[in-house]
Amino acid sequence: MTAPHHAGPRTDLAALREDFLDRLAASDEEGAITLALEALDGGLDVETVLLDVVAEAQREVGERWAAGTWTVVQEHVATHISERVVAAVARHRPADPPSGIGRIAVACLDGEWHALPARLLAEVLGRHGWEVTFLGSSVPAAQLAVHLHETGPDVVAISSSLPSRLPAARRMVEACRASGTPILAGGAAFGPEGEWAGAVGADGWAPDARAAAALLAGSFGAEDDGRVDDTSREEQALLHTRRAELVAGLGRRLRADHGHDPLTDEQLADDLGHLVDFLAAAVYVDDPGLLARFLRWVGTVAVPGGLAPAEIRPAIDDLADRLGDSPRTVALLRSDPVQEACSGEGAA
Ligand code: B12
Repeated sequence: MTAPHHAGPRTDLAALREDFLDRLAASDEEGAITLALEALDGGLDVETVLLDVVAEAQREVGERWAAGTWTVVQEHVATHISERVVAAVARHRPADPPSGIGRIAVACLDGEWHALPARLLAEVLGRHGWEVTFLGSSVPAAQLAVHLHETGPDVVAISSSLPSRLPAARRMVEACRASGTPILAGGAAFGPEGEWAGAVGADGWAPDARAAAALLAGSFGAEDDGRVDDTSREEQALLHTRRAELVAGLGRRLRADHGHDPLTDEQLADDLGHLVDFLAAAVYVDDPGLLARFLRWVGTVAVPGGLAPAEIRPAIDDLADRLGDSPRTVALLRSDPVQEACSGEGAA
């Protein structure tokens, strides 16, 4: 059902979000921008529009994609419009000049294409007096190191939405350490409570842009190094090296009776690649909960031809068979949280 169109500026947040989502669903870029600018003119502040309307709408876009009610194309269109809205809001209400609180570089992890969360963070911090340099999506660690060396910001903010990128986070942290720049981590990759931010060596974590601004307003500096040990590093590296072989072997075993459909096989290979990446990240931070969360997510997401819920346990068993020379990895695959997630049990 389409929400009725309300004339005039909207300040009721729930209704505003619903209207905004309707504009995204209708590929109505102008309508979405108008709605956001009218909300500003009607009295909402920029932070509210960015975080409580645009970000919330994007989360719902993700839910619709995961539930299979929206296609990838619909998600792409919606995200493009949201990005245009962020730019229009920033133009309509430019931030005050930096207050001298400090300079911050905002970068997505290597291999991380979710740039909008980092963009929102950058916009919000700019409104808290920070001089912000937005480095965009998938920044290679070595390039980040060069940038930090050349520009010397006070803080670097690293953003990621995918826990499978955590080993890349570690490389990024090491690159930052060389310049002594304190590292703030954020985005869903670091766990619901930021539990994996410390493991990769970040100096701090915040759940959202508002909390990030509050944290940075206090004393924020470099802490001790992370706590990933050698076994975790070695077993994660081995999984990385064996990724292609594991994906191919798992795919053959799971679909032995299914003949050959190149289209759906491609989707399966994609999902199995994610499975190996999430396993590697879980081994890296030594937390079965990371893999368990991913498995529960796989159990709910509707991607045609992808890893089916009934295939999760055979895939985990198969991985444990193939990875006998990696004791920590096998222990993690056999752990209670992972086994419960295979049965569809445990908190989502
Ligand atoms: C748009 C989108 C994409 C776009 C991104 C384009 C872009 N320009 O950003 C594209 C198409 C590239 C994409 C690709 C993929 N995506 Co996607 N994507 C999304 C979606 C729908 C919205 C992202 C977004 O804008 N979120 C809104 C913001 C505001 O999120 P946020 O995390 O709350 O941000 C706040 C905080 O995290 C914090 N923050 C963010 N960064 C930082 C940094 C610091 C330092 C601090 C302190 C705070 C902080 O501040 C932000 C503002 O308050 C999400 C859904 C979702 N729930 O986010 C899925 C989602 C993240 N994607 C998902 C997936 C699976 C993928 C793919 C793997 C799909 C595939 N099979 O190819 C790929 C991976 C690509 C890659 N390697 O990066 C899943 C991840 C699930 C999981 N198990 O981890 C999600 C959750 C969808 C879902 N519901 O299942 N995606």
